[in-house]
Amino acid sequence: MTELAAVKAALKSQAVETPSWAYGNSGTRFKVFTQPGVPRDPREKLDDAAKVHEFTGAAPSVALHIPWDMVDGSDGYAGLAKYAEERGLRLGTINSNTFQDDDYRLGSICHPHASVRRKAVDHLLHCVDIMDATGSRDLKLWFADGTNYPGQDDIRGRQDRLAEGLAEVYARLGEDQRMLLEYKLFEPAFYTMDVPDWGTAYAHCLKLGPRARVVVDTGHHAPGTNIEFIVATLLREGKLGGFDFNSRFYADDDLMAGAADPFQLFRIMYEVIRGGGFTPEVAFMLDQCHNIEAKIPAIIRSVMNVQEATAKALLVDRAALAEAQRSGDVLAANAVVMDAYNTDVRPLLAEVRRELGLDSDPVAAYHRSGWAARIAEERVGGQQAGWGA
Ligand code: PSV
Ligand code: MN
Repeated sequence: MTELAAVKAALKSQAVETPSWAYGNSGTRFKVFTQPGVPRDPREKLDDAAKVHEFTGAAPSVALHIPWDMVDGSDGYAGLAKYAEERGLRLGTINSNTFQDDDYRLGSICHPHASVRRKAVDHLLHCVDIMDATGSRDLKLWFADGTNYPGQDDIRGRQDRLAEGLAEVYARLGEDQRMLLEYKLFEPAFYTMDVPDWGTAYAHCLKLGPRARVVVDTGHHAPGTNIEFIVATLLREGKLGGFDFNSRFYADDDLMAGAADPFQLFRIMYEVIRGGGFTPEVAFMLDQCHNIEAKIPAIIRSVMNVQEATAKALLVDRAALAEAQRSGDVLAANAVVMDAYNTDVRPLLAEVRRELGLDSDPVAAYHRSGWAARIAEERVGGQQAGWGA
């Protein structure tokens, strides 16, 4: 295979999972702006996700959030999985929610009271039951747990409770299932978060075993953090489970991936490829909210931004880079990386799409499809999906 053919083959194999909640309404603490045509239930979210996959060819799975995507009825989650399959999709990562009940004011799995911890762990076990029904591989755990004031609770004791709860859930995982532990520097807690950083997540995952991995949400670090270093380290340790891609200017802004700092996304994808992480072992997911922009084209754009960063990372001349590094030629090494980053990969991606039988411009194809007008007309009445549903 020529080098270009290998790059194209890699791009054709790329899959980016989209989050069900990105299709619903979202906002800030100040206002949630609704939009016409927003899905009212998980099936309508999947209908929209199918459009993203139809035009990009690169978004075959959808992450669910429980209970936002709760379904009942006799065929329940297996029925939802079948609905997805009929639309060329797969249900992906199951995201738990232990942060929206009044009981969780002082935390969930780290709460000082055993009864609240029990409730939280039971929810996580229920999420594994759902994974059994949907065929999902990954359970993504993000905990809002933490404290606001020094002395509010025992920092060390909360870590012990966290370890205990995680161990119970880990023991429930099936052979082919994994647990992805997500960290976040701050918010909603402001003094301590119980899983604030990759080191804490890594320490818990290491103790739990091989099916526990760390997930890197690109918006969950202090400004200036070198995320690609974290990626390189986790891959080296065999502990990188996946990404929640999004972009940020200030904190956990959840803007479109590649919008704020495409260079950072490129640097991350370079370390992924360099570290052997460009495989299904690493889950490439989006975790975004489209508060003011049209949601479906924003998700299409985000997938394309990830593809562009990946294409540039694949174009890094690794042999030339290694040679420049060996000879200590700082500027030449940097030039190899920058040459790849500064390549306009849009024609290459257009060609890849044409070879896959897709339109070379997914956003334009989506706009031409009339889907936005159709859902605005059809989805009238009922309750639009949002953070609570
Ligand atoms: C909250 O910060 C958050 O964005 C986490 O990143 C989770 O992955 C996501 O919500 C879904 O719970
Ligand atoms: Mn996330």
